[in-house]
Amino acid sequence: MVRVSVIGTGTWGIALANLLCRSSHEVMAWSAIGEEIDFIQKYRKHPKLKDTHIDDGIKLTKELKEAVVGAEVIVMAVPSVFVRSTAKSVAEFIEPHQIIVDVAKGIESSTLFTMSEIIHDEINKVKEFDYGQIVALTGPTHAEEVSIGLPTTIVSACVNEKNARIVQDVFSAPFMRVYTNNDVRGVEVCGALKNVVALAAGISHGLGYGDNATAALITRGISEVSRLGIAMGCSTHTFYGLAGLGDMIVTCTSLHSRNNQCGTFIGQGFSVKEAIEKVGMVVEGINALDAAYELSVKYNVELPIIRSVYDVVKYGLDPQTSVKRLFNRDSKAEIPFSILELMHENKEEKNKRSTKMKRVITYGTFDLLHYGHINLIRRAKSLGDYLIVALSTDEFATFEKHKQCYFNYAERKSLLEAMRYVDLVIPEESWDQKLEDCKQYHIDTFVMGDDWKGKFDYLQEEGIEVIYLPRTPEISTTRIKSDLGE
Ligand code: C2G
Repeated sequence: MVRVSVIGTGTWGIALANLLCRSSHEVMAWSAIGEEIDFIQKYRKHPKLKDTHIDDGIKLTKELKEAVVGAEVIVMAVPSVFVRSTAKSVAEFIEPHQIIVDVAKGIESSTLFTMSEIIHDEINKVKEFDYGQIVALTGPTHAEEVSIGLPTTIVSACVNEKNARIVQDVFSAPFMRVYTNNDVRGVEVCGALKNVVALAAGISHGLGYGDNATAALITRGISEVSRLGIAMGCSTHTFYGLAGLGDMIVTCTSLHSRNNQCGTFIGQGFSVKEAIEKVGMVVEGINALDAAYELSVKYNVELPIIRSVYDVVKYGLDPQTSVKRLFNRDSKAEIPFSILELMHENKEEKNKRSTKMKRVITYGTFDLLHYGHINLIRRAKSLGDYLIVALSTDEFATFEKHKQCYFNYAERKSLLEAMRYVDLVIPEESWDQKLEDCKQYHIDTFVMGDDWKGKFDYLQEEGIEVIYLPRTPEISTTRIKSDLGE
């Protein structure tokens, strides 16, 4: 059971609060709009989720401090345009260990920040807060379907894989399957820009076009967004995953989609203002347009569909004309690479997969670093491509190993980092962190001196190769100390 606070009681915030409460988490929901809280308190219903009873287990509050202080996970479920102001209000109450889950989809046009970057920016104005504590939770997830328990998948994206997995566990439910991804920016760019493509799909529907046009917009739309994302340093895989293609399909085809609805009204001839009013809820695609345009200029990536929507919404271009313009563009190859480049790329991809980086880890105190340690580390590195050394902290060495180190952690760490065999040094703070470390760093091989033989065989059950290497017999830190002592 985890204490979760949901900030924002819109349809998505409420749908998630219900999911979390039914997974036996302790849930509190807050809204800046007192009337919303009063309505939910009185009727246990949300005006836009008629078929959903709001679980009686969900506590409600109008006090932001009460919602934030004491929570382990905080879900930011406000519209993208309120994320900055809400994060600013929340910042003073945020505690360092808390995980913030952003579920809003958008990009701030003035800064081109994603939602997680805005939250990090606001909190860091008042206190130190690790970006790895912020998780983007996004995917093909209509609130209307989640609120009635229909099968759904979603992505938990965080630069800190451990926190992505914590959120994965918290939100997993019989009908909710959560995948982790560490490409936070890619996931957030998808989430924001697919709403603009969904406006295009709506305009197409409003013009009376059929499924062929929708399929074209989805396919070419994801191609545009992934080209931009790659220029921004994101992973291609993200754009063809749930947060990208998955969300694009559901937003472009579903009648639940506000962006689709809004686009349809525009295609039918209503003004943008009238279309938004007829939808009656926040249309994130409209809010994302300026940022989408700015990004395409900043990264010099052509986004024809997104640009067409921009011209229709911002300059009142006739939708029919925008479609004609799209169709009359210069003819192009669907895949803008020559067959030779593609063959080379496929070969690269195959090579990369066949020679996947092999990661090795080992643990130790490594005090008064000597050639016995170096023999171990050199042989460990020879077993793979990347060696992580988990170095006992001073506290762990003193209180758990009862070893009084001559060099402190920072000194021992700098010695190890100076070795060409060592790629990364992480702290060893407990005997029990090995499995977690192996998962977080995708370890293939675990290595220890054979004085530990058999102690870590349990890791083999997790598919990790465990190797005990012969110690260098005649040398040890203890011996150095006693010899020097004499
Ligand atoms: N080692 C070695 N030959 C030596 C001395 C040490 O091969 N003459 C190896 C040890 O077997 C160990 C590594 O070097 O694999 C680090 O040794 P220590 O710093 O003594 O590590 P230890 O105190 O055993 O801590 O959770 C595991 C512990 O952190 C291991």
